[in-house]
Amino acid sequence: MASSLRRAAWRWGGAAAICASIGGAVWAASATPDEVWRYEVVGEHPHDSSSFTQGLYFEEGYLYEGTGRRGESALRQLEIETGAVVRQADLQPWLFGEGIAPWGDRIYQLTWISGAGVMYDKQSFEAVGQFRYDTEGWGLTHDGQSFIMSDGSAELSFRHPVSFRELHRLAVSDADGPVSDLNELEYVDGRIWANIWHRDELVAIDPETGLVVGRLDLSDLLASGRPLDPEGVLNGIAHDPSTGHLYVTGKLWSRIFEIRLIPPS
Ligand SMILES: [Ca+2]
Repeated sequence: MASSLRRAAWRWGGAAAICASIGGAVWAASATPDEVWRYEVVGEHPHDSSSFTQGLYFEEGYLYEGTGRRGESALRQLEIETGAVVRQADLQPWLFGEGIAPWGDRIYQLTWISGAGVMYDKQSFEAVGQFRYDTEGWGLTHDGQSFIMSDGSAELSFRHPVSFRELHRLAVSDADGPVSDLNELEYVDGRIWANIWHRDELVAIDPETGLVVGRLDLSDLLASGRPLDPEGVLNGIAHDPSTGHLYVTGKLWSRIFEIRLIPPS
């Protein structure tokens, strides 16, 4: 489908499923056919365009978002259809919020360079403790066994789900070498999907080998309007296990896109 048609359909805000094309992206030269995923937009939902999205996950019908920038950082529970904030906890104004992920009755939120994150009670949104780490904090997800954390490097760290102690590190690479600036994360069906800072694509990482085994070009999602702020980049992946859909958004984006992944054929 021509990109002009896709853009028009999104402007109309319809829920129609729209096939996305691939190709023409920066990674095309290095992606092999068995790596290239496609997608279909199945929904488009409002997103607070002042939210500097740093973490996103789905749980029991709601999206949870962690936002950044000092003085603006928060943890929020969002109603998907309206974007309404159901609950919110603000970080201390000197902290820069980063990735979030749930574990048990807790929600963990990283901060960028303070070396400590905040633990919340999932029900009350009250801060109930801190956890520490010795790297920068970028993205966070879990695989049911461990937290998986990015720190801006080309490595991911696997961490104990309660103590947050580092268990091991995973070097991430593709055919061109190390893949750095790994950012927001989402563990889905045995793969770690990752945003890469300032790139309009997601990569899928094999959690055993660290190899990039899939790529998804999302540059068309911003075709109808990229935020003026140069930091308004793609950064937010949440997986709904009941539908298999991903919710994707970015820093300062006005929309959250619900997409269905189409595996390499
Ligand atoms: Ca996520």
